[in-house]
This record gives sequence, structure tokens and C-alpha cells, in this order.
Amino acid sequence: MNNNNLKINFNNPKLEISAGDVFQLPADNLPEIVFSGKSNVGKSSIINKIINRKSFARVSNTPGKTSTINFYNTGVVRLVDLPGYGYAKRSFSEKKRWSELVQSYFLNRKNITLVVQIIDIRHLPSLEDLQMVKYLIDSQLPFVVSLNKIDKLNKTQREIKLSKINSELKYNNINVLVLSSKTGENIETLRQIICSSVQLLPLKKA
Ligand SMILES: Nc1nc2c(ncn2[C@@H]2O[C@H](COP(=O)(O)OP(=O)(O)OP(=O)(O)O)[C@@H](O)[C@H]2O)c(=O)[nH]1
Ligand SMILES: [Mg+2]
Repeated sequence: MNNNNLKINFNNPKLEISAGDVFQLPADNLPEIVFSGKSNVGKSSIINKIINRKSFARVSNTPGKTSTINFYNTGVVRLVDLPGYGYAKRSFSEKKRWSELVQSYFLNRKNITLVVQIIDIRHLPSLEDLQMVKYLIDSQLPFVVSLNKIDKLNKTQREIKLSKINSELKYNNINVLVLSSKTGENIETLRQIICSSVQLLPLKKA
């Protein structure tokens, strides 16, 4: 299919389903943009900023807010909000349920066009972040590492953190984008990256 003339309207998504189990996943019939990362890095907040809504995706100061896979359907692509990993206070059975659900999602979905792998710019990538990046490379899934909460750092701190994180990531040719769901910095760039991943154009500049 030639998608070049199709447009994404980010501004009117529907929460299609909050899936707590694999059998609840929607039909695999649209391109999916997946937001992945540790708990509390701002996955849900970034989705809200992309769709220009304050709290459509539920956000919280307390890590572990998103505990299901939430599918936001824009009509032509789905934005997929994953529960965060690495939240120590989750019970063993909760962690097991999350990892089985997310693993099964990544293994079985055929229409993942982009993974937005989010890391809090103030912290070095965790072991799980590095494992996730390695998994994305090994499985040849297109991804962009998004360093969120850039608003919390001044210019000098940004440069220091960016260079440290880059050297921790170790792999060549990784796309890295700094952004802030709070100020909106580089959110438009992320929208453009999403559009090019599916060769669609944004309907209008937000
Ligand atoms: N300063 C600042 N705070 C942010 C930014 N993005 C998110 N936050 C805050 O970080 C906290 C966690 O945000 P969420 O969007 O719930 O994070 P999440 O990754 O979805 O978390 P889980 O659902 O628990 O995995 C909230 O208090 C947000 O307001 C940002 O760019 N800058
Ligand atoms: Mg969340």
C-alpha cells in the first residue's frame, strides 16, 4: 500500500483498549508506535503531549501507574503505552505478569513500525534499558531512544549527561532524541519521526 498521501491526525485518538492479558490485544491491523521504558520516565506524558491532551493517558508521580498495555487509536496508527519496567515495589507476581504480557506483545505483533524507547536524561541507562536496546537491535525493530525530562537540566548538564548516556549505549547508529513532555521540546520532531516511520504526513502542525 502506498501511504504517502495518508495523514495522521494526532489530536483525536480513542482509547481502544487497556489490555491486561494477551487475549485482549486488538486485531493486529494497523501500524503501532510503542512507548517503552522504565516506570516513571514519562511514557504516558509523552503520549499526552503528542496528542495535545493533558491527561488522556493516565500519569502519576508514583511509578507503576500504567499496568496494562493501552492502545490509543488515531485511525491510521495506534500509539501503544506500555507499563514501565524496573519498579522495585511491584510484587513478584505483578512483575511476572507484566514481563509475560510485554514479551508476548513484542514477539507476536507484526505491525510495530517504531519503538520510542524512553530514558530519563538525568539517569544513566539501567541494565534493563540496555537489555531493551539490545533486544530492539537484535530483533531489527526500528527505534528511537528518547531522553525525556530535558527541562530539568541546564545547558551544561545536558551536554554532560548526553555524552555519558551515548557512551553507555555503546552501539553505533542509534537515533537519540532529547525531549520534554513538560515544555514540548522536540515533541514535533517526534511526531515527524512517527509519521516517517509509517510514511504518513501529520494532518496539521500542532
Ligand atoms: N519535569 C518533567 N516531568 C515529567 C516529564 N515527563 C513526565 N514527567 C513527570 O514524571 C512523572 C511520571 O510520568 P508518567 O507519564 O506517568 O510516566 P510513565 O513512564 O508513564 O510511568 P509508568 O506508567 O508508571 O510506567 C509524572 O509526575 C510526570 O508529570 C518531563 O518531560 N519533564
Ligand atoms: Mg504510564
